[in-house]
Amino acid sequence: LVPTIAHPTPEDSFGVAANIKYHAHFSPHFSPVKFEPEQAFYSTAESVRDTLIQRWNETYAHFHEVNPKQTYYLSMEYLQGRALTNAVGNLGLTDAYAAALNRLGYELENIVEQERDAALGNGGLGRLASCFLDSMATLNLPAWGYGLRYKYGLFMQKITSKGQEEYAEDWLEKFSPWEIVRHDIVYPIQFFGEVQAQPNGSVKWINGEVIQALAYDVPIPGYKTKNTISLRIWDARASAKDFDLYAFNDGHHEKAAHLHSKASQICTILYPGDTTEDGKLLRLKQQYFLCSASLQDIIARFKERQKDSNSLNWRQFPNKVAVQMNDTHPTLGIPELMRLLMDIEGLGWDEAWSITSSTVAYTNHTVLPEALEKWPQSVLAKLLPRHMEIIAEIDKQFQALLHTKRPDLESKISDLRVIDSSNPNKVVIRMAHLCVISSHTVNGVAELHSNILKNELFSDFSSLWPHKFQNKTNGITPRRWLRFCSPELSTIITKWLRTDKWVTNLDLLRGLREFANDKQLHKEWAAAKLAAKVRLATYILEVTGVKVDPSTLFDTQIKRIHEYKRQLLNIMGVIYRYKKIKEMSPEQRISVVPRTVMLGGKAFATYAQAKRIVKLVTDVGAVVNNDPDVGDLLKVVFIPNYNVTVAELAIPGSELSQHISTAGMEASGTSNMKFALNGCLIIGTLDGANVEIREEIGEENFFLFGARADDIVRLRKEREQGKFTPDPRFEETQDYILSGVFGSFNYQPLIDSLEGNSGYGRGDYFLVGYDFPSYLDAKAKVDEAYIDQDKWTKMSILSTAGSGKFSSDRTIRQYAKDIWHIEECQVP
Ligand code: DL6
Repeated sequence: LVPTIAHPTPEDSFGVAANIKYHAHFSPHFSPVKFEPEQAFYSTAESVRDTLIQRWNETYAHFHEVNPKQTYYLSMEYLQGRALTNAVGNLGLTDAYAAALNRLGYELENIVEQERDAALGNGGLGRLASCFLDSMATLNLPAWGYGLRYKYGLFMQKITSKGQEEYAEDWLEKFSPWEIVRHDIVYPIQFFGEVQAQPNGSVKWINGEVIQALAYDVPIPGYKTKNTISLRIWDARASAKDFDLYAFNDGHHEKAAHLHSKASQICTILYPGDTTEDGKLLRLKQQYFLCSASLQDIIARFKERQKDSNSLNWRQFPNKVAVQMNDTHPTLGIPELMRLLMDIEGLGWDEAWSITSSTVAYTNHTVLPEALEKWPQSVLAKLLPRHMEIIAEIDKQFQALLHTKRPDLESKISDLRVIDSSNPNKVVIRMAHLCVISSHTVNGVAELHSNILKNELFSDFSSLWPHKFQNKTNGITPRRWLRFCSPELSTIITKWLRTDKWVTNLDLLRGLREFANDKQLHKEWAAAKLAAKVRLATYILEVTGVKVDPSTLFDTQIKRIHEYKRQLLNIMGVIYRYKKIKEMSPEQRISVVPRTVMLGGKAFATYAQAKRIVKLVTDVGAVVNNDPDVGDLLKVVFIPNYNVTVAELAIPGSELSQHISTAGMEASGTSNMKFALNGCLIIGTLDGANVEIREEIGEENFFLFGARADDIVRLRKEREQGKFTPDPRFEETQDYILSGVFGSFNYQPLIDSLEGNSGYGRGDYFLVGYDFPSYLDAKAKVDEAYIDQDKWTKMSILSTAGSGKFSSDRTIRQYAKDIWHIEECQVP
């Protein structure tokens, strides 16, 4: 055992400063003469890391000793963002580090700016995983995350005259001070090859290529607890024995390092293009790499801990291990666990199946058909021949089960199977079906979404296994998303509630309701919001050159750019407003509520329609922001390179936020929760978690509009049948876009998507036209409410007060109790 040593990080500012200096000298990454902000950041982070390592070791040792049931969260995405503010905040060392840096001539808030965002994710699913880790640690739960160590994070977005351009985001360009490489945690991961039957009836998977998975641990500290858990991310390596020295010396340099180059592709980027077969192989390689390395690691730990109790009892596995699959990306964990149990550990099918299906659970995060993964059988069989056999057996047994148990579903078997062979030339594996069939629990991420899963998407499965289906409404960590990103508001909340316990018990926020009419609180609240708006305005000026006035209504939509999220509806509303302002006389303009409209988000590199929307927003901004008729009455800003750090500025600094997806299409949304928690009012549809947010904060504090989820199918049909009469304001706006006011870019394909020719079929699939008039009406109600600042501030306070339910602590407690069956395991 490693000998324990005294806590290396003293908790007073002298000691902390000395420790930072120690790292500047003795953990050298730069020339010794330099101690500029960048060096100060790395030394500070390494100093904080000392404390984290100590706590991480203690946590690991404690879990090892108690040997509780432990959850392993498998996710292809984690959107961690920056870690320094969060780490010192959770450790309760913010003041000590701020004072220490002061002694060294720096301000903590400037030093944190040096950190690159760890953007190992794409959107809500990845950020949810990161919020969950924070809650797992804070709640002292025995739980870990597993992911991949992508070399480049989600791309960096630049906005140029062409629209969005993508560049590799090199978060590891220097290094990440938070990760700890574990040179002893290495697993072989095999690809390709063939399956060979053995004389004793067992099978062997032989030949092919073998790449090594190497573990890196990122410590995740809980808030006000010693518990520090791990996000273990895997990197791919080939070893020295794979390097062909003879070939290299013969001048075949690339061939000599062939496997090294293959290995380096695996963790290069998240979601590489998958239109070609090579692209598909790479995606599947990534998914399998995550699953195989993590499961080998989980099994190794299970065995190690079982050994301590002197018996290796595989039936104990589901009592010690819970595996949560974050969407379908880790589905290959199912056949991999089966393979490890059968081919490596020697268990029979039935026992392996019983263990696997009592261990894995699946969270669905989308009902969009194109996001429900399907992989060609031929590709899967080529890359993972043994897994394809196992999947085929699961599919066969599922069909047999339907035959005997549910003959009424006989006619639907081909729709329900894992293997979709309806087109013999294009046989595909339905990953979601494999998940539902194999998991003990399937959950959606908001009530509405879970009901759609049960009653529509997976209705036959839920009639077969009603007990499997649950709802777990998403949540967000109150530490990052209020306590640290909104210091002014946090101070006020603590003062009025006379406790800071709300940081771990968010329901306490409802205590603010008592003071919702208090003039003094209004004054303090408005001042806090203004301070956050000024910070956001400064940032916008810096990154876009547009000067926005913090006394205007700050109206924000930040999220991935997607047609269903309807940034197009937003910008069309803005365009209509602009046109109307232009038509007004100067006297009439006096009554306009001045607005600063901000949009931000990344469009997937190959998603042309989303990129056109980005282009339209920036083109509209270029015209509106320079129109002297308009001045500060309307500004339109596209905030570039939206990421966690940008969100931490934009959310506290906003007063209105837009969550305006076509009803039934947004599984939950989590930025809606972040905005509401920060006292920002929501204009939105009855979709995803909006439904529950509105219930919690009160319908009078929510600007609702648009069609309901139940109406969508009928409305689409009517639209297709030409039974829809567009509102004249909608047509006027479309014509205005096409008139060329916003430049010469060809917006016809965007307008076509509203008229009949979109990739989604005929008619306005996302019902922008249908919802446009009620959207404008809701925006008018926003103006009305904003004019009465007292009313607005009260609504803002009530919005925060009603956000308690949306803590990820609540969500994680529910997962722990209802799905994982794990209990707290606090480090003494
Ligand atoms: O559950 C987290 C998050 C939800 O809040 C969003 O509503 C949902 O769109 C997102 N889903 C995904 C998966 N892929 N797609 N599309 O990111 O999950």
